[in-house]
Amino acid sequence: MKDILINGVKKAGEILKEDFYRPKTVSNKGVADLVTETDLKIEEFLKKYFYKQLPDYKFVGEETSLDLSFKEKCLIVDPIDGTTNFVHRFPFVGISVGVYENLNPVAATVFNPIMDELYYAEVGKGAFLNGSRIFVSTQSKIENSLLATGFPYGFVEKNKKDILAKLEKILSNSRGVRRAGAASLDLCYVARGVFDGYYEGGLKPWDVAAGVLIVSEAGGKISNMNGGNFSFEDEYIVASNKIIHNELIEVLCGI
Ligand code: 2AM
Ligand code: CA
Repeated sequence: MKDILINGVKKAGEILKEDFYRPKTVSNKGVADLVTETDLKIEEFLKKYFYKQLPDYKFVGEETSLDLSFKEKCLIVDPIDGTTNFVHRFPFVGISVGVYENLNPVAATVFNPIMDELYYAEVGKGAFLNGSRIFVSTQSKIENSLLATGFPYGFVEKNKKDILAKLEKILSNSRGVRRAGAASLDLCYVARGVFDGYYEGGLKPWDVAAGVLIVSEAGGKISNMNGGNFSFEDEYIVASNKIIHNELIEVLCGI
């Protein structure tokens, strides 16, 4: 499984890298929800690749296979997480693959071919960046924490008040807030201890399917905004080094 996943995203990464500095043809799925020919090319490549390599697994991809009635075994794929970054050549882009069995993540990889960062995790076996084990931070104070968030298009328009209220709370209570535009990589940055915490609302399963396992295998915590177990139906995801988790939720919710 490990070699199949890593070889797959590395080959897909070549496609992404080749197109990164080229002029792009952009289509709009929604107001600011972009898709490029490269998103479609990578998804098509991975679909064929996994069909051959892992025929027992159902393929769920952001651009072509949106059927989320997960079966016992499935691959949840985002061909480019951070498409807006890709279009503008901001190098925070990831190819994300989460392997799920009976709704549980069993293996995951996120690859940023521009920065040459390959994250991999397998349940019970830890999380790795380019082959080296990674761990969440040991920061215990929210005021010394670097936090991250994101604002998916559509969700912002419908939830502006709540989003701004949460942002105001963490701006005054943390060391800083970053908004880099690729949820899968934001989660990997929590896993490697760069970000101490992260939250975002309105995401889709393929944005977080891989990252959630990478965080938990690095010793972190994933929950919904109530602190309960996260599921793809939840409006918000919260990820942290575990230590600041409850305090982060308290701050965000103004408790
Ligand atoms: P994408 O680049 O694959 O679209 C940025 O805040 C994060 O939100 C990115 O991971 C981005 O993934 C995701 N995102 C952007 N628009 C979205 C939408 N309409 N629904 C769900 N996720 C979205
Ligand atoms: Ca995408």
